[in-house]
Amino acid sequence: MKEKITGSVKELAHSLGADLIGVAQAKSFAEAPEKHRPEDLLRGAQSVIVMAIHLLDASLESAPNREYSVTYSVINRELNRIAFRVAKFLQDKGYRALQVPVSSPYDVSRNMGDLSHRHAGYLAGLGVFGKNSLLLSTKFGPRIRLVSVITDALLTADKPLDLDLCNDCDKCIRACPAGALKGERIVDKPKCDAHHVEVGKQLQLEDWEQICGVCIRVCPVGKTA
Ligand code: B12
Repeated sequence: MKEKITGSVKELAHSLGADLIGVAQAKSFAEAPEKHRPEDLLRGAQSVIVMAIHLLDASLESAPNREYSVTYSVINRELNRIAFRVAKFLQDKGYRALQVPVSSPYDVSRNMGDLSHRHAGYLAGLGVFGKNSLLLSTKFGPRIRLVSVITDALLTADKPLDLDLCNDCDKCIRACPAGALKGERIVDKPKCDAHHVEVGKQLQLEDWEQICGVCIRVCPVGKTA
């Protein structure tokens, strides 16, 4: 039963356009900050389904640019839609399920989403944290965007990967135009955020379209020719 519903969820997400799909146990988020754990958002949460779409590599080649900004916005809409369909599928089967926003809305004053998709992706075996603080998948590196669905359905969980994809590489740290990366696999959020506002002004983007993308562009993991 557990395997069957897990297989159906993964099949559905693939058919809707997700490139990577994994499942984490809700209880594996025990070290997440209070109010940012699956059961804080959905009573009785058992599983978190994490899905990713591979970005258009070419849109990143000269990032920051308007083309990557559009790819970013389109993928956000696609992922929100996929998450809704997966959650609705589970609801129709008698479970409770909640989609977490891909990006906005989030707590802008604290730069904090309701649930961290990167941590969720790590726990669901989709990838590992890189020095750019992003989730690096083995296949696409950081060139992915993520979304999560929390459910009270008990699904078969995947295992986190135990590997370092960065090793001695520090390309993202050297390339970051905001000087926001130091190598601890976290980002200086105010510095990164302020730079996004500058890029937005230069490219005449709306608030929700502001992107930089340099730490993704320079990452050699999963880079195509
Ligand atoms: C706010 C936000 C930003 C802010 C702050 C960034 C940040 N690193 O937090 C700003 C505007 C600066 C930003 C910039 C970017 N972002 Co952004 N951003 C988000 C958003 C909406 C929330 C992030 C968040 O909650 N951070 C707060 C927490 C997680 O971070 P923290 O305070 O460092 O957390 C600490 C503790 O709270 C604790 N913790 C928190 N949760 C958990 C859970 C567990 C289990 C554990 C153990 C610990 C733990 O661990 C941390 C270290 O101590 C997410 C979407 C989402 N809901 O996840 C996207 C997201 C992280 N962004 C993303 C991207 C791609 C970017 C950019 C590259 C811009 C772009 N679109 O091109 C840059 C790059 C920044 C970088 N190098 O990290 C992607 C990452 C994809 C990937 N491959 O990893 C996400 C996941 C969006 C998505 N849906 O795909 N972003």
